[in-house]
Amino acid sequence: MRFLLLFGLLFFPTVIYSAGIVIATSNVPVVWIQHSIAQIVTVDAGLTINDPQTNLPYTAQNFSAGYVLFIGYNANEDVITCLPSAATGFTLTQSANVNGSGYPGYTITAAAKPASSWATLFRSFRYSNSSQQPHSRLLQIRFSVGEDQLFYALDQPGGTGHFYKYVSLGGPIVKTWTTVKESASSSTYFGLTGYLATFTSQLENDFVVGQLDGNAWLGGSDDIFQTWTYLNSGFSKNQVFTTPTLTSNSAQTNAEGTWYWATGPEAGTQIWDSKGYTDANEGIHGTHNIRLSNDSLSERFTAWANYPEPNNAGGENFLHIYKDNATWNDFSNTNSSIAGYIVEYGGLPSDPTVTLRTNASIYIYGNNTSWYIGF
Ligand SMILES: [Ca+2]
Ligand SMILES: [Ca+2]
Ligand SMILES: [Ca+2]
Repeated sequence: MRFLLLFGLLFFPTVIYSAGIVIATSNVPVVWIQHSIAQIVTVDAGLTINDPQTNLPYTAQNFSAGYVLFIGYNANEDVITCLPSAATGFTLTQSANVNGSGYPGYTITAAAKPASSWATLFRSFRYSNSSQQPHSRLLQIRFSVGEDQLFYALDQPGGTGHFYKYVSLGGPIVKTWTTVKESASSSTYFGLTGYLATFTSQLENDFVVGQLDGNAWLGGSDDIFQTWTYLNSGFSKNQVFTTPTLTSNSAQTNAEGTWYWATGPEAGTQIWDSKGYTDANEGIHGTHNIRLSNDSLSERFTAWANYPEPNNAGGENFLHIYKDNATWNDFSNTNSSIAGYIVEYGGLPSDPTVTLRTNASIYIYGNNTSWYIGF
């Protein structure tokens, strides 16, 4: 008995530790002053990739992708390179629009490498300026690590900072919304728990759509089983699940047309009420004042396809997005034209701290020095 107790204590820890990650600069902005065009500075010799709970280098998982992007870049004069010795085993590809961020820089791939190798690579980046008359400005260089190129941090100003992955089913096939909801929520990304994506702005809505190969499920629903806990119309779990005629969809009539996010941090947020639908263009791509089920009005983002979607044609209670124009439509759970689903990571209260990007700053003081007077 004592042996069993000891065995249990040794091999079955009661606390599941999920390591977070923070990539951080050394917080020493580099100053580049025009002495000579031969001047070269190291961007960030003190960059770290640590577990924030221990403040030691992160070792729980390797990285196979990353990027270095430039904010405030001047293509006519900025020269940003890494040391070849630090780049062994990495493939760096220059791009004018890294991961759809709108910024130039390098996308980087590698066989899975530990955080220490990525930190060495990032610390080796150098900056110089090829112009006789450099432009004074703040140049930021963003370093980010990740798992593979299907993951994208929403990097633009106003972005969520979340991660998104499109999962292709090789379709179009029948793969029910309720099935992929479970698949998404059992997926993790560096300790972040996934969920069927929730799009709450035009920026977020349009971000991943270029990766799709067809219709993709999103985390919205007006299905009674998904929304009963959210409705204010007298439903309760017991009432719904003891309704003998539920299989004939009678309870659905009470939920029909009242759409909620049913996943992620927004689970329980109402996004639409077809009963209050009076304007044919009301729900198309934008934030709109909708009448909620408690009769209040509130601004919510929706991107429904042309009126009259969502039309519940033949009984449609689950949200998907079209690849071609990033608009939404309702489908039945067993629609046969689903090509995949979008998983989002980030924003759940249970998530560990995961910061996979950081900005290093270079202040460039060139010939037009009036820029920094009073700086
Ligand atoms: Ca979201
Ligand atoms: Ca419906
Ligand atoms: Ca429809």
